[in-house]
Amino acid sequence: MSCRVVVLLSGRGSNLRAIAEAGLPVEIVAVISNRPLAAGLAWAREHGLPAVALDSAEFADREAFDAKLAEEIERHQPDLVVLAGYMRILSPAFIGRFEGRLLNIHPSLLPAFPGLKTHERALAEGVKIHGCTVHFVTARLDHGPIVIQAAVPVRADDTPDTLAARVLRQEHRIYPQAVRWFAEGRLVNKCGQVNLKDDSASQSVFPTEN
Ligand code: NHR
Ligand code: GAR
Repeated sequence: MSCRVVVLLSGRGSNLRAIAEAGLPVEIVAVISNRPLAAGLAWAREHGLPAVALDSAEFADREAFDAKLAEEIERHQPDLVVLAGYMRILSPAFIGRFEGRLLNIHPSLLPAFPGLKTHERALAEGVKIHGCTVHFVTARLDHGPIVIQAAVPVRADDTPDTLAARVLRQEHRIYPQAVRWFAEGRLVNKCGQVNLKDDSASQSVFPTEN
């Protein structure tokens, strides 16, 4: 039986697309957006994936929205919930229901630059290497156990947009890889660190293009 995946997003949906098109042993059973006009939601609809809009603007507070979100997710009985450009902090009650089967991709080499505007901040700090991280989500924002990371060089003439584009290409490599490992039951979470079962594969990726 293949791994049932629910994808949460807020925007463009390029990571959804990368996961959907990677030939993974998974079934995307729902795509849910907190923004009804998200391009990623339209893409899901056009490609026959069950697409659900849950407008966060219509809820009184974070707890009320997250309760409805959790209910909607559970209807689809997922083995895994994937945050793919999902832009709302999730409440501790929500995390409690899904911890251990909740992955996020974050556009920095964590623990550097948690939070938002990561590419601007990387450039402002003058770092020479930047990248992205797939991690299990915990109640502590952008601090959950790391599954895989990819690094990219920072160039002297980079703008936040050029750097973001270079990082995004790596996101599209490592997120499908992480989902595949999860689906194969290969991710072993021990004392806050994730190891890969039955393999000598590296959990870090260096750019083969830039
Ligand atoms: N929730 C928990 N509890 N833990 C994490 O690690 C989470 C999470 C929810 C989302 C993704 C994350 C990222 O990769 C993520 C990780 C949104 C914000 C944020 O500040 C921060 C981090 C992430 C996503 N959002 C604002 C908020 O008040 C809203 C910003 C907006 O709407 O533009 O929710 O970076
Ligand atoms: C990606 O770069 C992802 O890492 C980032 O938003 C982009 C979504 O792109 N996520 C966050 O910043 C989470 N706060 P996409 O919609 O094309 O996948």
